[in-house]
Amino acid sequence: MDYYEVSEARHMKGLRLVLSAGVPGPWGEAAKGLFQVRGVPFIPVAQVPAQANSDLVAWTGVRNAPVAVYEDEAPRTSWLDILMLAQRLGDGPPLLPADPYLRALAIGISHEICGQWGYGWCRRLMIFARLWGEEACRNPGELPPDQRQLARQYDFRPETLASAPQRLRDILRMLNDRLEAQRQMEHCYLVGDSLTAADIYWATFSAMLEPLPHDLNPMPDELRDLYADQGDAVDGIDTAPLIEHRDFIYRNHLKLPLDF
Ligand SMILES: N[C@@H](CCC(=O)N[C@@H](CS)C(=O)NCC(=O)O)C(=O)O
Repeated sequence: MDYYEVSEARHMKGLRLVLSAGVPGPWGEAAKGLFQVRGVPFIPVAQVPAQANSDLVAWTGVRNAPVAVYEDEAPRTSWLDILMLAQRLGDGPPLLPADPYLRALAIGISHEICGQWGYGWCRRLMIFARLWGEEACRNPGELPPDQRQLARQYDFRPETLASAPQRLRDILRMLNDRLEAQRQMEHCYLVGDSLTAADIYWATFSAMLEPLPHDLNPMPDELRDLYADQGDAVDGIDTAPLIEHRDFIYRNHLKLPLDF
């Protein structure tokens, strides 16, 4: 993907989408998927993962990605605000059901995937633990400054780390139960009988369970290993239906191969 620098993009018009350049970050891949499904073109803007990104902070107030900046409106940094923007713009299929009960369900499931204490949040803690080692897990305050900043931002503490695998298993079981219940009603999606944002979030976040093969997701090998390594966290969970659902959504609704 050809990215613009923040210094160029902040003076442009239209939708600017700040993404972690060179990395298929699940929140960023999801944001791209939402806008693509709605048929909304965006200008990709580079964020440098794990760095201070001071030019981005000066523009949007945050150092991480994704950030969606539409015209002269305030920057949107949370997954839900980005979803609501994608739903407002464009004319592709709706990302949320019209029925308010189903809409609440789709947003609730999406939160379990991308919100605080959601699937992605728990997986990230586990990935940091593997990357930084046992001493960091016991004492994150002793990490070097750059990593300490990430640890603080993403709530990496012995207590959160200890709870993450169980929380993650609960969420995966809920998704499996949901797919099974839907299958019994002959529905192919997580909510109702058509695509919602929840399906897009699961397809993109499932990279942290099992990344798509290299020809579809040419991510760096080191990162692939980190994303794929679950330790024993998913032992006893039937992941096949979750991966089948990922493939179904990518095949029918999202762009392949990934371009980041
Ligand atoms: N603010 C987003 C989440 C953003 C987020 O977690 N971004 C991570 C994705 S792993 C990121 O940018 N990581 C790289 C970094 O912090 O530099 C939301 O609430 O939906």
